[in-house]
Amino acid sequence: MVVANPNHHRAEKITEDIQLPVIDLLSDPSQSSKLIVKACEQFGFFKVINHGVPPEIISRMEQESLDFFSKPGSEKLRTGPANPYGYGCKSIGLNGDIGEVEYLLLQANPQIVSQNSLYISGDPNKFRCAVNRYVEAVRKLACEILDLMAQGLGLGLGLGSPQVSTSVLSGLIRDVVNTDSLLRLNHYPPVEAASKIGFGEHTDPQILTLLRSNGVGGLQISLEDGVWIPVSPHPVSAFCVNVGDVLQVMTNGRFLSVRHRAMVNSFESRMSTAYFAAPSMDATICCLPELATPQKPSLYKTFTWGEYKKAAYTRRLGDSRLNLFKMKQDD
Ligand code: GA4
Repeated sequence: MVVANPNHHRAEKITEDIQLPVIDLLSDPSQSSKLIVKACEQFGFFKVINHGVPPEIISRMEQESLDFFSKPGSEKLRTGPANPYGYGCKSIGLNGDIGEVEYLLLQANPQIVSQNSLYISGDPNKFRCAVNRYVEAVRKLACEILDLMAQGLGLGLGLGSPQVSTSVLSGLIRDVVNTDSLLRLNHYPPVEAASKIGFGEHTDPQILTLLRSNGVGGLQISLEDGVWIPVSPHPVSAFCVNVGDVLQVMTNGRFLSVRHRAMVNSFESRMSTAYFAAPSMDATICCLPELATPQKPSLYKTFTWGEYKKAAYTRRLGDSRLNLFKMKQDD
C-alpha cells in the first residue's frame, strides 16, 4: 500500500477486465501505425504480437529473474538496497512508498550491467548475456514501435541515412551507451493481506514502457479518477506497451500517459519484466512542432530529461509531476 498520500484512500471502483487493442507487427505498417495512434489516444496502452523478439531471449531473461528471486533473502539483500538501482523489497523509490513487491532495478547500459552482474548472480556471465541480449532486443522493438507511432502521426522518418531512416521519436532512444533506459524485474509473491497493492498507482516518467508478465493478472489502468480497469494478461506471448510522460509531452497531450498499478494475487506469484525506454539525461524534451497549432499551442514547457527525472524521483509514486511543467499551472 502506498501510505500517507490522501489520494490513495479515496473510494474506488474496479470494473470488468479490458482486452487492450492487440497490434500484429507483421501486418501492414500503414494500418498498424493508425491502430497504434488510436490506442495511444484512447488507452495509452496496447499490446503487440509477432514482435520479433526471439522466444529464447525472453525465456533466458525470465529464467534469470526467477533464479534471482528464488535466492534466500539474505543473499538478495546483499544486492541492495535500491538507491534507486539495485534490489528492493517492499520499499519503492526513495520517498517512503511501500508495496507488496520485490524487484531488481537495472540501468539498461551494457557496461553497467556487466559490472553489476558480479553482485547479482553466481554466474555473472550468464546473467550479463541474458540481460544485455534482452535489452538490445526490446530497445529495437521500442524503436520500431516509435517509428510506427511517428508514421501514424504523419511525422515522417526524417533522421538517419536514406537506407536506415528513423523518426525523431526513436532517435531519442537509439544511443546504447548514453542511455538512461532502465530494466525492472518484479516479483509479486502471493499475499493474503488486506492490501493487495503490489506497486501503487503512478505514470511512467519515460517515453515508452515494454512490459512482459508470466501470464498472472495484476495490471490495472485508470482512465478516470478512482475507476480501475484490470488488464487481461493474454496473449501471453505479447508485450504490453504504454505511453510514458515524455511521449505525452512530445505529442502535446494527444497520447495519454495513463495511471496504472499492479495488484498481487492471493495464490500465484506474478513476475514481470519492464523496459523503460528513456532519452539521455541532457536530451531536450518539447512538443513536436507538427503537433502544436495556433488553436492548440504547446501544453508543456521545454525541459531536459534530467530535469524531469529529478522532479519524478524527488516525489511520491502517485504524485502528478506533469503539472509542474504545464505552460499554465491550473492545479
Ligand atoms: C515508475 C516507473 C519505473 O518503475 C521507475 C519507478 C521509480 C522507482 O521505482 O525507483 C519511481 C517511479 C517510477 C516514479 C516516481 C518515483 C521514481 C519510484 C518513485 C517514487 C523505475 C521510474 O522510472 O519511475
